Amino acid sequence: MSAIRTNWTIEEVEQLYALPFNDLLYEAHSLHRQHFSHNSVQVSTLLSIKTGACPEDCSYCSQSSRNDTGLERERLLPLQEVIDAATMAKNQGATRFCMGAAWRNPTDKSLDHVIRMVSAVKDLGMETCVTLGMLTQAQAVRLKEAGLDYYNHNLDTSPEFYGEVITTRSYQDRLDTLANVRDANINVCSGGILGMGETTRDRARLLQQLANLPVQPESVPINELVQVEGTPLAGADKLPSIDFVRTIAVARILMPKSYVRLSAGRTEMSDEMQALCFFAGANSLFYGDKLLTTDNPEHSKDDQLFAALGIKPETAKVIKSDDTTQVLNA
Ligand code: SAM
Ligand code: DTB
Ligand code: SF4
Repeated sequence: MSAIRTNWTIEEVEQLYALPFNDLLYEAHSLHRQHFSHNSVQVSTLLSIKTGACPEDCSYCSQSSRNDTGLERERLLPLQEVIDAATMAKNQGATRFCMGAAWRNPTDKSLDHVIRMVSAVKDLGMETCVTLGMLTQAQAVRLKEAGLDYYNHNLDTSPEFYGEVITTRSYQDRLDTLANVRDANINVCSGGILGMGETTRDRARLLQQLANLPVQPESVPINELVQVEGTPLAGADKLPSIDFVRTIAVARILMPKSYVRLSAGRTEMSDEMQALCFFAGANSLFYGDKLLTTDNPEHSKDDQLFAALGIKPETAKVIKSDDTTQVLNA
């Protein structure tokens, strides 16, 4: 089995992206079958634990205070509401519960509250993930001690296009946070958004950055921009679905052992497009009718899709190596 490469050149990534579609999907799917169970997807549920009034200026986001999106702001949720939502998610079949906060970064005091949430969700027997903005090394260590499994922090796009989308924090800030998370021994969840007006090269550069991190992220969310009225990116040209599937396939080839998450934007995707994404190597998604502030397909719709495709939600983390299949957290 080939080793994981973290030295991809932009030319190599662009060449993969430009392959004839059938060749690209064949290569991606072959790698997918080597490393993962073929017909299962990992299922996470999201909850916004602190909504709106964010000081950052991310031009895609409903929650930035710079964007007049009519979103009602909410304070940090009480612990019991989080436990209730996680319990419901678990009963509906999610194995990971992801909590997101509209912060530039958490204060140490707000982190105390989040840590209680993480411990309570762990006690339910679920994996935990949080996305709270920038994190210091000391904060990452505190989250690890609380038992946090994953930290989500996206690079969002290429270093070159990034300044067109966000100006209040730099690309390097994001890389620093990812390094703090990795050093604290927390699994890294990092990906980006497609359909913001970026070029093919930008998409290739985003994947190159993720694949060439010293250790590749365990989880790579690929979001399609959810266009929110009142944000600068509302009205952006929609990305052709074939380009979206190509990006998933290239992510699978560059990061063969990472979970690739078909993330935001699924309400706008046909069943056929999602099926192609699964074939191309997507093996994780958000389950539940809401993402953070925007809609996601209803449970029943996803259940129908899974049944039609013969896909089973993963009940435990499965890692395939040369000749053994290890089941973790069974
Ligand atoms: N505030 C924290 C941060 O930005 O790091 C955590 C929450 S933020 C909403 C998490 C990620 O969601 C963003 O980095 C972005 O990639 C994604 N996201 C936000 N709004 C989106 C949208 N309208 N469409 C697609 N993805 C979006
Ligand atoms: C990620 O990459 N996508 C999720 C999760 N990480 C936190 C968030 C998607 C947000 C979509 C817009 C919203 O619902 O506000
Ligand atoms: Fe704030 Fe995160 Fe939205 Fe950016 S993506 S405005 S940091 S909530």
